[in-house]
Amino acid sequence: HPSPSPSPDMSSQLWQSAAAVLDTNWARGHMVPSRRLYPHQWSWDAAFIAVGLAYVNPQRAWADLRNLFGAQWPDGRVPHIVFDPAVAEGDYFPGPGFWDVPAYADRPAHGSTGLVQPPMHAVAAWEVYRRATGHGAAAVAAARDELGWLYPRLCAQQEYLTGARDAGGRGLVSIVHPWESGLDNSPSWDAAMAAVPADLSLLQRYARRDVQVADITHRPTDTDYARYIGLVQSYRAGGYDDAGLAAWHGFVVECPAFNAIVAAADHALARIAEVVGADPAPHRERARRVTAAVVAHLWEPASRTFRSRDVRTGELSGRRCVNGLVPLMLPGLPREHVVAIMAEAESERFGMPSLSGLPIPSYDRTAADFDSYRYWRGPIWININWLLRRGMLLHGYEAQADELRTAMLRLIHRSGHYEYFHPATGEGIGEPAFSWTAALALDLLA
Ligand code: 9YW
Repeated sequence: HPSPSPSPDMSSQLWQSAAAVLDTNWARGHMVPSRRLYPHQWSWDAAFIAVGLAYVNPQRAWADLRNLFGAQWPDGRVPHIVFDPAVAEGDYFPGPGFWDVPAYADRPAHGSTGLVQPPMHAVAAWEVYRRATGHGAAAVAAARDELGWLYPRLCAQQEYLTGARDAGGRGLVSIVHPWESGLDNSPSWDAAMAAVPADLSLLQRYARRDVQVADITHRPTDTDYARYIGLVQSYRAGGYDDAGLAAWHGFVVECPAFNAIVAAADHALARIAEVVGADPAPHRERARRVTAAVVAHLWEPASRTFRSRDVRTGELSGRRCVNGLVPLMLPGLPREHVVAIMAEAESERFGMPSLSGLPIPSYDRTAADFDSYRYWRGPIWININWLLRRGMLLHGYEAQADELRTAMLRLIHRSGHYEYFHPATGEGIGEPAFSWTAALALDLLA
């Protein structure tokens, strides 16, 4: 299904609707992913959102990142949700009362969660800085100041992740909860999650809020949620401390996408270091080390894809998920891995737009349990396709990158700025005015 590039009319309609979504979702000094389902600020959302705000409202891009990093913990972790004190506890579960994180003098009292998300922020900050020239000399000067403010905070974030979170001791970051991956119910976690107790009585005590505003068949199951809550209780009971994680916590996993983003962050930090007068060399060196560890430990030669690894059992996941393609975004990825990932992206399993007419889905289309509606178990997500397109551009696959860009723009134009999309029909699923879909549409159009 080769489709023509978006027409000027289509592009200008899409630009306006995307900018309108970002206006609607701006709330009291930060952006929400969507008004109803996600009424607080989310970490990696803020990064993707900044990439789009760079074109229409760079001040808000910086303000959003400042709001997020204002909630950074003394140990360097950047929380996966920063709670808005003006939102009622009952409007999101699990809310601030459930997380009960330690209070620190320099952190907003309304708090945050104790989990993290993929550290996309250095890449985003670099992108916002790069676009500042389009907004005049004052904007460039402001962007330089913002980079100066963010740089030590971004460094602390990287040091936390590559230090305390190297639970496997192999130079890779571990996640302690599927929410940390940003790919909540991906089949990539199924094997590791099967060993986590699912206490369904927790759902009687704590009612799910998400299923009051969204269709339960499009969301993680109750069993998933019981495990999600149990894992938070475990990490919380340990004081959100990371020492000896693999010995006492039920979910400790190395994700190829998360780790690729960690390495990409150091590549971006090397550039930022040059602007703020710091030494870029340690960033390049750490990016090289993390890339080498991803290749050495997460590559699955038989399927020629990257897989997540359960640190507790040492096992690689048996599932082919889109997180296994994301290391394509790494500049230092060996050529043979690049070629293999592109072959996989073009296979019937992931089906580049030339096969399906649509962007790449979140899971192997040919898997028996591929589910077209259920969140990260089949549907198409724009942020992941945006990352894959960057990888294609980086490694010289211009035609495929262009095909993916066109497919994303046509899909969003046809269906709207949805949270995710049906992988066969392109129907919009989940929240209809979703911030990162709109923000990344702006970047794809620019
Ligand atoms: C949740 C906000 C977040 C995203 C994640 C996505 C979802 C939160 O929404 O998780 O409540 O389940 O999986 O990637 O950051 O948009």
